[in-house]
Amino acid sequence: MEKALTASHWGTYFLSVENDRIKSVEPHAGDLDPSPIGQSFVDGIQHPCRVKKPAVRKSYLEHGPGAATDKRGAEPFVEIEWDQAYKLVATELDRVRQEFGNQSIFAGSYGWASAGRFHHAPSQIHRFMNCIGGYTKSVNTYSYAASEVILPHVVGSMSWLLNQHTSWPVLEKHCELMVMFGGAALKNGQINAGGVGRHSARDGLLACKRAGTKFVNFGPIRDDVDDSLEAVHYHPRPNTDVSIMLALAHMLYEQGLDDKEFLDRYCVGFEQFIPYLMGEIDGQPKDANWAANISGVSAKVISDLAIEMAAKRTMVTASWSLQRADHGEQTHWMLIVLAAMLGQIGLPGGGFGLGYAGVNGVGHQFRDFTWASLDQGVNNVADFIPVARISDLLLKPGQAFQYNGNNYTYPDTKVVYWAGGNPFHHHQDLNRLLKAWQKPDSIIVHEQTWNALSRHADIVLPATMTAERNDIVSAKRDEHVYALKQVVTPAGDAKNDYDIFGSIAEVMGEKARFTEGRSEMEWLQFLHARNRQRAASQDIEMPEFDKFWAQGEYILPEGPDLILLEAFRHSPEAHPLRTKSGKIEIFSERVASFELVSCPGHPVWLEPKEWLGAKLAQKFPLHLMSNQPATRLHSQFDHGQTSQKSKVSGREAITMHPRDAEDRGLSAGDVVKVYNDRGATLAGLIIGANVQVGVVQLPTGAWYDPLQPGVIGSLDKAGNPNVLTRDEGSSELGQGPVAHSTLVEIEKYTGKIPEVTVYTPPEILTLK
Ligand SMILES: Nc1nc2c(c(=O)[nH]1)N[C@H]1C(S)=C(S)[C@@H](COP(=O)(O)OP(=O)(O)OC[C@H]3O[C@@H](n4cnc5c(=O)[nH]c(N)nc54)[C@H](O)[C@@H]3O)O[C@H]1N2
Ligand SMILES: Nc1nc2c(c(=O)[nH]1)N[C@H]1C(S)=C(S)[C@@H](COP(=O)(O)OP(=O)(O)OC[C@H]3O[C@@H](n4cnc5c(=O)[nH]c(N)nc54)[C@H](O)[C@@H]3O)O[C@H]1N2
Ligand SMILES: [Mo]
Repeated sequence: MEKALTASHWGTYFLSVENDRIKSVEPHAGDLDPSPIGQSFVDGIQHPCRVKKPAVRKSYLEHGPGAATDKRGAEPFVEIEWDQAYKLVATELDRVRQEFGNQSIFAGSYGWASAGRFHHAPSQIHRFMNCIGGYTKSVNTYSYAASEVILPHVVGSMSWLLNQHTSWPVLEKHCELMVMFGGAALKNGQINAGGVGRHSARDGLLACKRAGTKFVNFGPIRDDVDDSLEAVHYHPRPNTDVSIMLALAHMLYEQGLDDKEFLDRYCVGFEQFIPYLMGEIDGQPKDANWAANISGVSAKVISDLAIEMAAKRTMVTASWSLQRADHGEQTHWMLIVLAAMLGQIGLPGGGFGLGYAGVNGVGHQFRDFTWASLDQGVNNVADFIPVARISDLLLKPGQAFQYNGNNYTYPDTKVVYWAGGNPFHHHQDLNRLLKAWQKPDSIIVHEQTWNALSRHADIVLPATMTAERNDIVSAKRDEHVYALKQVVTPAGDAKNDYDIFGSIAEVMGEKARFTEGRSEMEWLQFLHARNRQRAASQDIEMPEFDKFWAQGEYILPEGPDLILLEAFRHSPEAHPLRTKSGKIEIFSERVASFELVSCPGHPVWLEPKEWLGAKLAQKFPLHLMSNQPATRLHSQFDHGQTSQKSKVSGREAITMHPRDAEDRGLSAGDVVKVYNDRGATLAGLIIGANVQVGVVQLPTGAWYDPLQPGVIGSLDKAGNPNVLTRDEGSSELGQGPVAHSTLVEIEKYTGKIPEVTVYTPPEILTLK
């Protein structure tokens, strides 16, 4: 039995391989809190649902681009040979760029793909597209789009902030009180984009607990904070956090507990914010009674907490989920204003934090190091979309949209090309996406499995998985770098994205530009040499490639203690922020100058379109939390054992409070229909008091599996929450996704219970 190291977004493991088969998986001994998601490698890599050969939708193969696009998702596929596939793709890309221009190719291709610096599919596709003249791209992430746009106006870019978040050892020593909005869920801390060598979030939180930190959480789901932290839980209505933060701020100001020196020296715009806070404009002070009415959290809880926060070394945190909501821009902005009033920003253990344990890197103590990655080249096309505007792009060619204070136009899209992301996982309102998906002439994807994305494409090119190729895994905010060796033969005729793009580039006469003449191993040596060079500039000696490859891993020396905005606090003159004023902007003149009702010049409470206080809640009285799944990464390895074991009655589990279940006459294990005006899905019921009354939890990631394939509005059989979520921008500023602002109703499903069929391949014909 051969043992081989593998590394993923959820951790590092050893695979046991015998006769070209993966037999078992064990976590790397260096990781003391390994993720069970790794067990899905055992059956997930060599699973029957792998795409084995290039395949083309029947009508498309027969009649070419634009043929019967309303049948996407409903027709059988025909398998073809690789050479024919390369030609088909090259011819279509060439036709579109000649006739319509490169902006008609949408290749934003958002998504997490697999860990691995070289075989990172989005880097590969962007590099390829730049070699053939460019493409319409997407900007920002589904993770925190609203904050990515607002925070540069307020304090600095999201990535800059995340690269210096106060680390666990500092919190352990100094933090007396941690007030959390949306918790610090260890289910999420399993993940780190690009890889994770050592899971540190659980240890970090527990060390704080042992050292005496008190935890308070505002959120709809108790599991967002590990039981061992013995947190005090409050359950506001979802999406009302800003009202509570405002009331805390109101109490601080009223009691004279706001830190005037800090506000004066480090911030601008407090005086423009006060009239709103105190109700001088609208006659409504944003006090604890006001917030209690909106949020359902008692006024006394809020007032007492404000006083406690001012008296202690306090860290206020918000999960990223808070801004994946209607008016998501307001949440992190208001959190920062609250922290500024407490005056502890830049002090050890105080200030604010965004997304602790949301991924392992936030809170992790790491050395600042930029690992080498594949160059993507230069994109000659200026057109872009905010990432979550994909359906709008396809449905509204030529129409205008606003983004961050400017006006832009959606280009006319003829080709959609995806490699390393799954819009049928990540996008909201899948029925609207399905409609939009009928517009382009051609949809080309590289996929590993027959998931909802590949099923809805015209041309599907089978991509390899880790263990089927050689790679280097290293991640931002992690000190490990791993050598990943190919240990099994690729499934069927699957190829590396690099080789697929290389061959298409060859047909288009751009192979040399795309490959620079390097083989897979030569690229790995090239990237490693860059890492060595960068390390040397920090006086760190990394081993030569051959030694690294033989050892399998290398760990950078430990990083220093991190304290968010410490340098700025030390000297705002020497270390000004990159905001307009160089200071924290409680009021932003720039944002105010955009004159947006959906995002004014200082943080405000704005009612979401869908929340428990809306009129619509009479019809759809449950707030849907489609949060991140504990047993997989998004839709990846939903077919694997760790995810499959968590299914209830054959599909994704939805959790509901006992009282809500009783009101509807539901029992545990029932197959229920979850629905609203946008769609319906079937889920298996779990009844649990860890979810508050009026809220249901249906995690993301179950593969969309329509009862009637290709039919807009069809019932989904598998429990994908995105048939229910709303597809609208968080505001005209950020245009971020708003998945966490969704109302639904639930009833027992009384029809014949359909089997989930998405984990077996669709009908595939072979060419005669
Ligand atoms: N309702 C709701 N929706 C959400 C969210 C939510 O909270 N609620 N969260 C959002 C967030 S934060 C995010 S980041 C997105 C995530 O959305 P995505 O990143 O799009 O989701 P993944 O399932 O990780 O998709 C990765 C895809 O890449 C494929 N893949 C993996 N490796 C390779 C490779 O080497 N080559 C190729 N060609 N393909 C590969 C996988 O098979 C998979 O289909 O979802 C968003 N959607
Ligand atoms: N296991 C696993 N971990 C993951 C991922 C995964 O797919 N699987 N995805 C990763 C990615 S891409 C990202 S971006 C991060 C995302 O990290 P987050 O955005 O933090 O993840 P979520 O699980 O969507 O939300 C965390 C919790 O926020 C709470 N919440 C939602 N809305 C509200 C609200 O309005 N108010 C309050 N107070 N609480 C609310 C919910 O109870 C939810 O459980 O997770 C990462 N970690
Ligand atoms: Mo994300």
